[in-house]
Amino acid sequence: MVTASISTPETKRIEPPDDPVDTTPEELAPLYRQMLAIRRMEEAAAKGYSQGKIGGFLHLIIGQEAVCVGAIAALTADDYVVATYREHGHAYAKGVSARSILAELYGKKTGCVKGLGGSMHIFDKSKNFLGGYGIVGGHVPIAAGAALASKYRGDKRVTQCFFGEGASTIGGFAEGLALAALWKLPVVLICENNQYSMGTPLYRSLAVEDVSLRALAHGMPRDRFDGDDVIKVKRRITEAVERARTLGEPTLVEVVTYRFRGHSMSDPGLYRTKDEVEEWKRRDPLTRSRQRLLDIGFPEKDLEALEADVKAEIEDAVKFAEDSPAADEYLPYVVKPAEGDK
Ligand SMILES: Cc1ncc(C[n+]2csc(CCOP(=O)(O)OP(=O)(O)O)c2C)c(N)n1
Repeated sequence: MVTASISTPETKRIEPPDDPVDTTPEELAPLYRQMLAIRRMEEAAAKGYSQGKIGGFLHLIIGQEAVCVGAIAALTADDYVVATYREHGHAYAKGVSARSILAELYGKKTGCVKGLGGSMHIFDKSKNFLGGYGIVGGHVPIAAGAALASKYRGDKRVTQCFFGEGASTIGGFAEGLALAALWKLPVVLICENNQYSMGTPLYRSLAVEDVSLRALAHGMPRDRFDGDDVIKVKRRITEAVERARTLGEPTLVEVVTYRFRGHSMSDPGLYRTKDEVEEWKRRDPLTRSRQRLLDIGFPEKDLEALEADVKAEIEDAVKFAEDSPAADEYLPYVVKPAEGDK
């Protein structure tokens, strides 16, 4: 008999973080830079949103940066990434520029989707970043489809698909998982378990807390670990990526993480205590990586130069977004009605 295991507020404990994984300044510094750029980009987006310059929904990944940065560091430029509506960081890590992402959020013509997609629909074919989807779990079969195409072509590309633990209760996830296992698709399914689906804590949405166990029903390899050490994320996801590339086999990976902000900009976060949020902030992946860099001999003045460089990059991207022309009224591929047509 399998016993369901679930942490309730009474039994939940926030464990101290594991010891950091061995690394070098050469490996860690560029990953810290990416995480910092994502955080500064999203802080700029939050500001633009509160000023009314960005419309629609805005879901921030602040607190979870080590997951997308570490995972995507395990890929090549040819590999594919498919993500949810909380995807600005994934797009940036896959090579989409801050200019292109922020201009998209601002609804400008220079955005990666010409300003017509917005925050939830970042997409850039030239970077093999295949979205940005607003339908929870609906993108998992799409990722399986991208991986099926790679298998059919024999091109050795790997697809990573990101989703939240809330998506693991949705039909699309079950179908994507089943097809990936049945057809042995080169896909890595990455559950970013940030412990809340909107305002619903996982103990109220999952019968078994460990999402990675779902892999067992399909004979699929699985992994589960904490997501605050970007190097650990990179190492563990690399194993899954290599399995996909060399054996053509999928893996279900669950990374336990925490979002510091609300679900979206309109969420005041009344479903959790300030103490809980503060406790998780003590494990902030950026603070940890910064300290680790200093500990392994990265000079402080180089760190400050890197941080100044990120600041300049994001300030430039905000200015670019603000100065760019507004999106066209029509989708570029929509044929406008001809004169005289009814
Ligand atoms: C099919 C579907 N149902 C409901 C929603 C509304 N919705 C948007 S985000 C969300 C929560 C998803 O939580 P999770 O998958 O854990 O991802 P997270 O937002 O925490 O990253 C819900 C229910 C939706 N977008 N699509």
